[in-house]
Amino acid sequence: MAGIVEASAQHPKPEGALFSYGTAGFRMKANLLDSVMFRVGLLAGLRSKRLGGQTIGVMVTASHNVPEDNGVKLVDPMGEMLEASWEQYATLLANSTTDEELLENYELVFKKANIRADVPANVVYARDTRESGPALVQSLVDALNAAGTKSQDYGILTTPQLHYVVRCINTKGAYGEPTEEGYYRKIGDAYRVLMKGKHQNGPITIDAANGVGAPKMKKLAEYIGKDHFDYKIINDDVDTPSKLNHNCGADYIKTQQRMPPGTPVQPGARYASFDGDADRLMYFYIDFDNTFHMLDGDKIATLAASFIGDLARASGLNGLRIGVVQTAYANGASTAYIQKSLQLPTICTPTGVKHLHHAALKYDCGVYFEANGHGTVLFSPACLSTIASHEAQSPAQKTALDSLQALTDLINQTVGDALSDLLMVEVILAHKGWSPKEWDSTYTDLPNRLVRVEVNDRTIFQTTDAERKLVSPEGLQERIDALVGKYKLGRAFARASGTENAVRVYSESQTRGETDELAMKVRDLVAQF
Ligand code: G16
Repeated sequence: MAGIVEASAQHPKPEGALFSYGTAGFRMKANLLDSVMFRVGLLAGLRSKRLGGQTIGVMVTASHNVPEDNGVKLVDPMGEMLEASWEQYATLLANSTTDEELLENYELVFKKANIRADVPANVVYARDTRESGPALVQSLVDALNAAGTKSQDYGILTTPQLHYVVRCINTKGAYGEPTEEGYYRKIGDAYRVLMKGKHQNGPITIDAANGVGAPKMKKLAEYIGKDHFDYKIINDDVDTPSKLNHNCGADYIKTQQRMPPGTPVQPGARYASFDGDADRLMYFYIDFDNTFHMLDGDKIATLAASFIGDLARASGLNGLRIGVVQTAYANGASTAYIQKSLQLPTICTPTGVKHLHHAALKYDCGVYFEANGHGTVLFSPACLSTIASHEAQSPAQKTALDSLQALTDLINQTVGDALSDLLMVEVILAHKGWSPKEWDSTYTDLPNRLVRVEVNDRTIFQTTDAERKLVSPEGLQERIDALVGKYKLGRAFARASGTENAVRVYSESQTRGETDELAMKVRDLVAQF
C-alpha cells in the first residue's frame, strides 16, 4: 500500500478539479487527466479482484471529442461497460485530494465492495491514436504496477476491439481468439460466409474521421480480400493529430447533415463515417438531384431488425422475441415504423450504451442503436443455442439458418462497433439487393436537428422520463413545451452531455425549416442559463 502513495505522488490531482464518470467514463481536456488515469488504474485492479481475478479492460480514448481531449473507460468481463454501481467508486478515487486520502478511499472501496486482497488482479489496456495517449497510458501503468496488478498492453486498438479482447479472455476463447488478428478472423470469416453468392453494389466509401478506424479497417479489409470487399477510404490521416474528427466523422454527419468537405461526390453511391475510436457508424448518400441523405443509427437498427426477422422466419425459427432499444434522439418516424410496420416492441432508455445494452438483454435478440450511430445486436445465450440446435427442414431453411448463425459471429456483441456494423449493413444491402435510396425509402425521417449549446454549468440541467423532460432549471421545460406546441409533429428536448461540457438540444417536426427554427429557439432558451 505504501507503494501506492509513493506512485500517486507522481500524479497529483489538479487543484479544484471535480471529476465525474460520465456517459462513457472520464472525458475532458487531456492535460487534466493524469491523476484520473492513475486512479482508474487502481480501480481496474480492484474491479478485477472483486470479480475473482477476471480480466478488466481499460480503454484510453475520447471517441468523437476534439483532438485536445482524451478519456478513459473501464470494460467489464463480458466486454460490457463498467457496472453502474461502480461508477461511484471511480468518482470517489478520482476526486481524492491528497495521496493519503486516495489511499484511505482505496481501502474504503476494498471494504465497501467486499474485496479480498489476496485475489490476483488482471487488466488489459489499449488506446486510440490521440497524441496524448502514450503519456496517459504511462500513468495508468504506474498505478497497475504500484498495486501489483498483472497487465497486458494491446497497443493501439479501436474501442470495440478492446471490448472483444476482454470477452475472449474471460470466456477462455469461447467468444474468439483474444488478439487483434483473432478479431479480423472471426468477423472476416463470418462476412465471407454471408456474402457467398452475393455481391456489393459498387464500392463503399469510408470516412474514418482520421482516427484509429482507418488502419484497422484496412487490416480487416486485407484479411477479407479485395474480391469480397470493395471499399475506398478517406480521412485516414492518423499522423496529423489535429485532423481527428475535424470536419469529418460520424458526429459531423449527424450534426451537420452534409458531406465532409473534400469528399468525392458520386450520386447514388454508399458512404459511411466512423468516429474517432470506431464505435459509431453513420451511412449517407447523395441523390441524383444532389440532395444529401443521412442513414443514421435508427435506419441501421430498422435494417438489422427486419433482416434478422426475415432470416429467423426463413429458417423456420418461430417465436424469436426481437426488440429494438432506442433513446430520446430516435426519430419519431423510426419508432412508428418499428412498432407499426415491423410489428416489433421498442424501449426508450437514457443516452449511453450502458443503458441501451442493459435493456437489449431483455429480448432473445435485442437490437440497440443510438441515432448517432452507436449500437449493436445482442443474441441471448438461449437464442444462440436455439439457433445452433435448430434443424432446417429444407435447403432454403438451411441457407437462412447458416446466414443467421454467421450473423451472430459477424456482429460484435460486446458493444457498438463501426467496423462490424459496416460489414453487417453491407451484407444486408447485398442480400436485399438494395441501393442506399431503397434502404432510405423504408420510412421517411421527420426532419431533425441536433445542436450543441455551451453553458456555464451543465450540471443544472437535470432530466427525467429517459431524458425527454427537464426537471431543472425550474420552469424551462414548460417554456420548451410551449414552443413545441406551436409546431406540427413537433418534439424537442434538452439534456446535458455526459462527454462534453455542453447541453445538447434535439428537435424534429414536419418541415426542415420549422425543425431548424424550433432547435434555434430551444437553444436560445437554454443559452440563457
Ligand atoms: C458516447 C457514448 C454514447 C453517447 C455519446 C454522446 O459515445 O458511448 O452512448 O451517445 O457518448 O453522449 P453525450 O450526449 O452524453 O455526450 P462516444 O462515441 O463519444 O464514446
